[in-house]
Amino acid sequence: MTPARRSLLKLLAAAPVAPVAAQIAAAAPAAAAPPAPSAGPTVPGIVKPLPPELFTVRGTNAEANFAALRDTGRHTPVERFFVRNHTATPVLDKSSWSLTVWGSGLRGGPARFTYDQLRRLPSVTRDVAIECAGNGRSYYTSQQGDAATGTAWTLGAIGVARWRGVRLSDVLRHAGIGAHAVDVMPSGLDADYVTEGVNLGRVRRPLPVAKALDDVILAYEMNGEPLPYDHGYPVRVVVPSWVGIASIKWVGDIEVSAEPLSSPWNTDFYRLFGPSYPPGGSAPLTRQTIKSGFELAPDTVLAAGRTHRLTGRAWSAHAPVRHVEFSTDGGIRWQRAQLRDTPLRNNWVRWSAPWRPHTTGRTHLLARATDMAGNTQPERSVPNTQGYLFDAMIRVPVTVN
Ligand SMILES: Nc1nc2c(c(=O)[nH]1)N[C@H]1C(S)=C(S)[C@@H](COP(=O)(O)O)O[C@H]1N2
Ligand SMILES: [Mo]
Repeated sequence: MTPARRSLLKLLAAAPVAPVAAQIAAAAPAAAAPPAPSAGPTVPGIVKPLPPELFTVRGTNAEANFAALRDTGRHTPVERFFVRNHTATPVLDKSSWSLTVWGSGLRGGPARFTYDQLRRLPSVTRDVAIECAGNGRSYYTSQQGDAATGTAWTLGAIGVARWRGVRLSDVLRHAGIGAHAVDVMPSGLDADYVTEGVNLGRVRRPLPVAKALDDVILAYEMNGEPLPYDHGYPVRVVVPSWVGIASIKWVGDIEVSAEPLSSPWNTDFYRLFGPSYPPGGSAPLTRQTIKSGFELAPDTVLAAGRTHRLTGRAWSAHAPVRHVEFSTDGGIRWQRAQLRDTPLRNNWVRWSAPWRPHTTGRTHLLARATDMAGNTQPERSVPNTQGYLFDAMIRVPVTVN
């Protein structure tokens, strides 16, 4: 048991509020949750079907096939949204679920919210991208020859959904957050994460109070439907612009602390380590970075003398996208792509570019996004041992014949 868990149990034992048993909801059929369709292969730990044309299974995770997003709109349908699970999706029941807010940063004792109580608070709806810190990690190795530990994602560890829920700030105020609070740490109700024989406890990561009170939401809907099991049913945290790990799924309790909090997810993981960083690593990661990609499988064969409509997406966690350039000759000449969406914060833009190749043979397509804060994708991403925040231009090999 982690110290946090131990002190939670002590707190709850002292105060006649939430029985812990009610939070650690056992697997139970949840009638109101979306039914799981039966077609397609599955992976242990993920509830929804993962058809191979839409997903690549990587350990306990499922990567969305980025090229297959070509025929989706700005919102990623649940059937195509990537899943990143440290262990396995817990199938929870909203009627026995509750959220406990506790800790030294409250003015009084712990507060408990049932699902229905949360639903009665004012709701907000936000279009927000969730992107794993390691999205694009495999390109450190394939494009730059840099080793990187962790899931070998290509570009499909991102999705954009319309989330509906309550403001975390409203919940924290109802719970009596004090002016002395500094950190807020949500924990998931999925199983403890055990790696290399060490139990790291519940998946959890602290947020500074300023971010927690700013734009974070506790979401109970995704694209107009109850949150699917794999994406955090019944309630998850959504932290706009930050690395995916901040958006804790299946949230069961939130510690509000008068002292800085830590967990392995801000000390050992989700920091930048390596020769370009200080010996103890960078500060814990907050924002994601800038990326763009073609919705085209590598090694696609295209006919010469015909006009092809190249499409892709571009996004930045710093600011809305300003423009996207593309090259069809390996990065020598560049042209502007046409943006198909209004650039928005925390969202991507779809773009398209006509290409009529004349020369046959193999070439590389590249795209390069620039955002409204002036960030542009570099040619090379500064490596870090765990392969986070890949931001360089990605080269897509194609053959013209
Ligand atoms: N409880 C819990 N929350 C979690 C995780 C997890 O394993 N358990 N994975 C995190 C990581 S690393 C990412 S990238 C996102 C992925 O969200 P998704 O599976 O809904 O796409 O959830 C985050 N929240
Ligand atoms: Mo992640």
